[in-house]
Amino acid sequence: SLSNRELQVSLVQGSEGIFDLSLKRPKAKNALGRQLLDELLQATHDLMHSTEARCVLLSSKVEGVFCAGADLKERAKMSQTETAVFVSKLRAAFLALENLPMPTIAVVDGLALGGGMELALSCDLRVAGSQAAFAMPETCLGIIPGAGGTQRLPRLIGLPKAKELIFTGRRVQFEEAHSMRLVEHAVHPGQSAHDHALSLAQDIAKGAPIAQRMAKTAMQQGSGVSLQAGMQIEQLCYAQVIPTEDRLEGLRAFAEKRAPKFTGR
Ligand code: CO8
Repeated sequence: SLSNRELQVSLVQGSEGIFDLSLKRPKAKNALGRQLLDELLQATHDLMHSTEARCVLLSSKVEGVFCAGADLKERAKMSQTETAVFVSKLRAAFLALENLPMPTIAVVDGLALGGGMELALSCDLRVAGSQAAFAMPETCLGIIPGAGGTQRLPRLIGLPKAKELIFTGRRVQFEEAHSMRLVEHAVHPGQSAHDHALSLAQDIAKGAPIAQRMAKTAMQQGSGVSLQAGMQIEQLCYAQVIPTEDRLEGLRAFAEKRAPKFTGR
């Protein structure tokens, strides 16, 4: 039933296609167990094919925590084979999230640990509240970040800082997270990170959807290749926006000195 769900998926009321995926597993501090992971995979699969979704928020309904990482209790009971299946699902879910065609924003106002931090890193943007704290404690547990952490963290904050965080597993509180550019926005204490992220999502949702998707694709696919290869990817993505109705609408709106009304065609 709906009330047993660990991931609440909702279309934000009155918004232009803003979806909120909210982790709600209070008993385990939103740890990623099999059920939550399956629900996350399902939600990303549904969004992958959605033409309605303009922007996606990934948030938490549990006070003080974004996500405590992989479910260590479930994992303790798993055989090696089951662990391998679990870990490959975790990677698939985070990859699916990263590869969603529309912009995504993690709203972090609590602990984001291990896989929970990797989950936040799989979104395009991160908005942090004053309770946000990040850590990758994997090496303290005898493992390594295995769902993108060793790759996405250095790309985001630079190699030396990423090494420090991964070797020590220490917690980074929200001000420091902001200063090391682990999060793009940090709201003032007392302000709602969720409200802030929602207004950012609303700004994004006013844009031209195909253009945003193509810009995301160009940046994602271009970030790991040479400049020359990246320029070619950009050119291919640009070609996709030329025949769109929204491009013509952008030009008309400029000529008529009004705000454009994009339809996603
Ligand atoms: N897994 C399962 N249960 C958890 C987890 C978790 N990660 N985190 C918390 N819980 C449970 C607790 O066991 C507790 O359950 P119970 O009430 O039944 O005892 C309940 O949530 C509440 O937790 P606490 O009582 O501990 O609450 P506190 O507020 O005192 O502390 C913390 C909250 C700080 C989150 C603390 O619980 C903690 O440190 N948890 C572990 C966090 C952690 O180490 N996470 C990293 C896990 S490693 C990881 O994510 C690797 C991913 C890479 C995958 C790929 C590998 C190859």
